[in-house]
Amino acid sequence: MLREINFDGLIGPSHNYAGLSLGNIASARNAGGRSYPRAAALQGIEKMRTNLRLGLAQGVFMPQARPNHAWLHSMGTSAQDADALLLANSLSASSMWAANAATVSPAPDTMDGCCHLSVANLMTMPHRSHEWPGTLAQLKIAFADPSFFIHGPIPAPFGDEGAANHMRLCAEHGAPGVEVFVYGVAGGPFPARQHIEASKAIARHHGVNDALFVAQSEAAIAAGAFHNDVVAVANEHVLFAHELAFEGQQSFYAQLRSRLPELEIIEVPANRISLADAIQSYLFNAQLVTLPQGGMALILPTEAQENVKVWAWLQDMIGKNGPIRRLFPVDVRQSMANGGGPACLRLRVVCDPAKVDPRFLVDEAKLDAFANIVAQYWPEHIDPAQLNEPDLWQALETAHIALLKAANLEVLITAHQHAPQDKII
Ligand code: SUG
Repeated sequence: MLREINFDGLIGPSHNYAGLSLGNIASARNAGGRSYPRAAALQGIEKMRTNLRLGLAQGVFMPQARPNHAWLHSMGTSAQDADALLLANSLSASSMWAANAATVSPAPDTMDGCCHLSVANLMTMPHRSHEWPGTLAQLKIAFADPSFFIHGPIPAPFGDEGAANHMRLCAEHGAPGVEVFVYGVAGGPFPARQHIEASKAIARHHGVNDALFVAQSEAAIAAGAFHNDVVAVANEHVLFAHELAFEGQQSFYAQLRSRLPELEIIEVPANRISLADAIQSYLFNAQLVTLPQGGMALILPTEAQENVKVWAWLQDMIGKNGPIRRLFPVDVRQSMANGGGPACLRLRVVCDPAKVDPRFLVDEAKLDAFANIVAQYWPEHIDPAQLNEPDLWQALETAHIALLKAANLEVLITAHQHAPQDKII
């Protein structure tokens, strides 16, 4: 039976605020601040529990080894010798944002009937560009069953940021869908991270039967929507989007309607919620999910509840008895302060859960075990000035290995673990 599984990136022990993401307003605003990795990871675990308690299937990806010694070595340096910026780039916990791990085309959408996953190259941002080998190692284990097909990254110079720029619209999860690939052309002062050639290449690799390509609006990127999932989210036959999310929005809607007659669009007008409020509150970076008892819910950041205009609009929407019936605010403030909301933290995969390596699926007991490791090993806080301390690197390594052991995923230690510099190829 095909189900939607949300795989969350477990927030790694090096979570910090180095302000590395140009065009990501929260990351810039909090640059230099003190981070709280332990609280961050526990918030992420609580979000996974919220999903489980709603009766949804929940998966997890492991954090990656940081600093990334192999990457520093490939840059001709080491953690000891790297300058502060390169070191910060090697230390980011950014793989927590699993929406950027890969693009997923479920089996009903593809020509060969496999579920295809393409690991994202994330090449626009240096700190994210070295995530993909560690992500690929996990995808290959989690989805080793022959019903999946895993693809490597799209080559340079075509930036690809994964599912954050991809939406799937369908009558129900198990039915064939229209896959919408959203790319950027211009973003005012900010980079457009998703290149159309990367999107088209992925659609070809996956053999997507019904693919649609649409550009993000320049205004949205310039306002801080560095990924489409900051201004739009889709689930089954519902598209929830800001009025200024796309270029040629009306013709995009018309094309979608002609392919999916049951489509329902919930558009938020700019005169009710400005792009600035949408981005500050991360209203659209919600998980839009179908509840087992029927009806849809939004799992939103608490910031959306605190924004008076946003919450008022949401109350109006719920009152109209449309497809979205319930709201569940979750506290992921530590991730939010780096521009990552509830939807950024998860990768959706529609598949048969029995075909997934069970080490990547969680229940409450497994989350308890992970929470215990986090409570014991994750730093309580990290100040930017600490990033060059060998004691911190050692603590991060110990924490990472303890988690992989608890997850029975020691195999990942050899795949991308801390090795002395001279042993790295
Ligand atoms: O790529 N933040 C991430 C946030 C990713 C959000 N993901 C989705 N929208 N799906 C990014 O900008 C901040 C890191 C720093 O500044 O240290 C960061 O990488």
